[in-house]
Amino acid sequence: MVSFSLEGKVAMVTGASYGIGFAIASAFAEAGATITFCDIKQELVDKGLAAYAEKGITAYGYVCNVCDEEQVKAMVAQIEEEHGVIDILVNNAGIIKRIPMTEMSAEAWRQVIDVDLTGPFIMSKACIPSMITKGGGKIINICSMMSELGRETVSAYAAAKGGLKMLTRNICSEYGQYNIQCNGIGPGYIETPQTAPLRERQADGSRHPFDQFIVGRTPAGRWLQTEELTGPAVFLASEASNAVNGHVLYVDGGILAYIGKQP
Ligand code: NAP
Ligand code: GCO
Repeated sequence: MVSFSLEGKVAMVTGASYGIGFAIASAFAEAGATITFCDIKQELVDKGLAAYAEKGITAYGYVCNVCDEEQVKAMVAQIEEEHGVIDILVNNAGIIKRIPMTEMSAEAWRQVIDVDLTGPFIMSKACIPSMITKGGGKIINICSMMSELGRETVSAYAAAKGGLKMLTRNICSEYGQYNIQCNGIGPGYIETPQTAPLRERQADGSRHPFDQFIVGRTPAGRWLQTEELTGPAVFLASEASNAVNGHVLYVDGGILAYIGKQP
C-alpha cells in the first residue's frame, strides 16, 4: 500500500509562523514528521512556536532570512546537527507588493524577486547535497495563480512565481536522478494575512470589489482556506508521490479552468 506517512522525516517549512506555511507544517506533524520552520523575526518564531504548541505540536523554530545565504547555510547545518537531514523542504516564505509596474522602484522589484524566487534557490541549494547523500528528498515550492496568470499591480510577484515554476522544473531535471522530487503547489485565493487587503470591507460596509471578483472567478464560489492545501502538500511530501516530479499542483477551486461567472 502506498504510504502517505511522514514518520521519521524531518521537514523544513519556511515562513511558517502563520498562514499557509503554518497549516502545511501542522499537517506534516499530524502525518508524523519532525517540524522545523523559520521566520524572519524572533517574535514571529515565538508566535509560531506558541501556535504549534496550542495544537499539541512540538516544532523547532529558527530566525532566518531565506534571502541571506550565510544565515540559511548556518540554519541548515544547525538543523542537521539537532534533528538530522532535512528530508522535506517547503519553500513557502513569500511577499507581495501590489504596485503598478511603471510606479514600482527597482528596489521594490528586487525585494519581491529576492524573497519569492532567490530565497527558494538559496534554500534548495543548501538542502539538496544532504538529500543526495541520504538517498533522496522532497522539495515543494509554493507557487501561485500568478505562475500562470498576470494581473494589474503584481508584476514582480508574477515574474517571481513564474520563475519559481521553472525553478521547480529545473530542480526536477537536474536532481531527479538522485531520487529528489521537486514539485509545486499553486494555491488559488486563500484567506491569509497576505490577501487580507483584498477582502477588506469598504467604508459603506460592502465587500471589496476584488473579493467579489475572485468569488465570481472561482467555480467553488468562495475564497479557499489554508487547510485545503494540506492534503496535496502531504501527498507531495510523501512516498505516494515518488513518481511525480516537476509538476505544479494547482489547488485553486477551479480558477484556472474557468472563464468566470457572467456578471
Ligand atoms: P503570509 O501570510 O504573508 O506569510 C508569509 C510568511 O513568510 C510570513 O511569516 C513572513 O514573515 C514570511 N517571510 C517573508 N519574508 C521572509 C524571508 N525573507 N525569510 C523568511 N520568512 C519570510 O503569506 P501566505 O498567504 O501564508 O502565503 C505563503 C506563501 O503562499 C507565499 O509564498 C505566497 O506567495 C503564496 N501564496 C499565497 C496565496 C494566498 O492566497 N494567500 C495564494 C498563492 C500563493 P513576515 O510576517 O515577517 O512577512
Ligand atoms: C493578488 C493575490 C494573489 C495571491 C495568490 C494567488 O494580489 O492577486 O495576493 O497573488 O496571493 O498568489 O494565487
